[in-house]
Parts: sequence; structure tokens; C-alpha cells
Amino acid sequence: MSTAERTFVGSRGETRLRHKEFVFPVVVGTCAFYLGKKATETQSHKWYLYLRGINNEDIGHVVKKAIFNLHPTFPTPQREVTAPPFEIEEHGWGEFEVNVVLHFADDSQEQPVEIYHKLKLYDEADPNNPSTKKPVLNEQYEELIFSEPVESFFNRVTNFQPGPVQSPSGIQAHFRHFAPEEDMQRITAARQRVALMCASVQRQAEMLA
Ligand code: SLL
Repeated sequence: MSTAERTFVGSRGETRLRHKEFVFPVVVGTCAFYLGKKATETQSHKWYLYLRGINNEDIGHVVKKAIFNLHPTFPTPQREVTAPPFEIEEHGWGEFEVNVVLHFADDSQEQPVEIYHKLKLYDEADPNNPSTKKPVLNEQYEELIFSEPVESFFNRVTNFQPGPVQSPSGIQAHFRHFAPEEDMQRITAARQRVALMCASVQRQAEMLA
């Protein structure tokens, strides 16, 4: 393909990659600890809300800012974090839906995106026996899709090797392990098994007919 076909010029004069999709997976999560004896009516839990890379790598080369919009019962409910770790710590008494607005690196020339995420304080399986040791984790895997990305942004981020991000909170020990590629392999294998089963059922049906 010639350069002219591979790229095109966007409305702001930027060179974009035609028919290309850049997929950037992230995890939005909450990690809540019951305060036990220290619990009060308005502060029963200490919780963390975060945006992270799926392998807990630094995502600052793609995301420049995360705005966490909390429930209006919180003082200054809008919290801006402008560098990794994109994480906040709070105390509260109730669950609610958080709105997260992500702003991307300037050279991406992309608009911010919004993600909604539920802060969970109680384990659904056992809501009446909160533990002070084991936190309640709620993590959500999201794929940020940059369709027809700016060429220079795409080249920069795909050639970049991010390091791990460390948070003084220590909550990483509780993070889930996400393996989308392994999941995909399992799905493909399961599809093949189903296809084989279907073929065998069909053969049997044909023999009986
Ligand atoms: C509920 N719909 O009724 C939810 C609202 C709001 C939680 C939960 C504030 C903490 C503070 C807080 O935890 N709000 O006052 O500092 O369950």
C-alpha cells in the first residue's frame, strides 16, 4: 500500500492511520476494606478507586489524567489525578456508581472518554459478615479503542515499554489477574470443540434420516 493510502489527513491537519485500530486495555477497580471496630456510621469502610494497566504497568504514556466523579455526599466529589498511579483513597459508608473521565496524551488528539464503575463495599455472597482482612474487590476490564489513530501517537505508544507502577497503598496484592489472550485461546478452543460436536451430531442425524 502506498503512503497516501495507508494514511489520511484529519480535520486538524494530523496524519492518521487508515483502517487501523489501536486497542489499549485498562482495568477500573475499587478495593474496599471494612473498618471493623473502627467503623462509624459515616465511615464504615476505607476504599480505593483506580485505573490501572492490565499488568499493573504504568499507563501514563497513553492516559494523561483521570477524573473520578464521586457521589455528591463527598466533600469535593470531583477528584483529578494527573499522573500514575491513577488512584484515590477515601472513607465512606455506602456503595455508588462512579463516573471516570479519561483524558489522553495530547499527541493522540482524542477526546476524553467516560467509564462507569460501581464502588462495592459488600461481598454479595456474604454481605452480613464483612471482613477487615480481605477487601471487597470490584474490577472491570475495558478496552480503549483508538480508531484510525494519529500516526505519531501510534508509533510512540507501540514502541514504548512501560515500567511497573508502584502505589504506596499496597493494594496491588489484591488485584485480579487479567489475561485476555489466554481467555481468547480458551474461547477459540471451546468454539472448535462445539464445532466438532455439531458436526458429529449432524452426521448422526444424517445417518438416522
Ligand atoms: C446509598 N446510593 O444510599 C448510595 C449513596 C453515598 C455514600 C452512597 C459519603 C462519605 C462522607 C459516602 O460514603 N457516601 O460523608 O464522607 O447507599
